[in-house]
Amino acid sequence: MITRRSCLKAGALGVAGLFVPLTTFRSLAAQVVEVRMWGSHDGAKVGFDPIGLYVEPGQTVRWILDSNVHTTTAYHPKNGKHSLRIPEAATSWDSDYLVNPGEHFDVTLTVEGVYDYYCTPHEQGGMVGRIVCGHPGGPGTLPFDYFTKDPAAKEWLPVPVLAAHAFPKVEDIVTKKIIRL
Ligand SMILES: [Cu+2]
Repeated sequence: MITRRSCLKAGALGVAGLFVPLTTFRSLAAQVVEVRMWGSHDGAKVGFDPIGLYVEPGQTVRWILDSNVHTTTAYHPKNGKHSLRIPEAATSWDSDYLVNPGEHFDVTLTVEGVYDYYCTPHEQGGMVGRIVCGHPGGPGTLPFDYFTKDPAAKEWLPVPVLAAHAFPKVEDIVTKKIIRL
């Protein structure tokens, strides 16, 4: 004999069984990973923390202002003729200046590859970051001067020396998933 209670239970389990995998997928994809935009009081030290980050395609990176004034800006010709160091198929971004502590800027990465970005006022001082989304690839894996013999890229700016030295290695990001400043 099937009681009403066991019927309801079976129904509830059935529904749960249908929706659990979808919910799991959604919560993974919706996971937000935070990067702090940091600066010492005298402004002598600044940086993104973590400076190196691994994410899965579909994850969102949230840059949050801790102190000082910063931007998160993709290495892309659309951003002041900076050289392209994000995947060709990816969308460029520029947060513009974040000035109030707690302000944030979100980017959802869907195209696999390496994403290099900088802070507009502090790029020359080496304030840059690197994200690997899924399988590493694209111009972010190439040497910093890869474009110099390409006539179509003759107006692109070189990555400043301090910035070029600050990027964590792609292999280290893939291995460690997170590289703190
Ligand atoms: Cu900055």
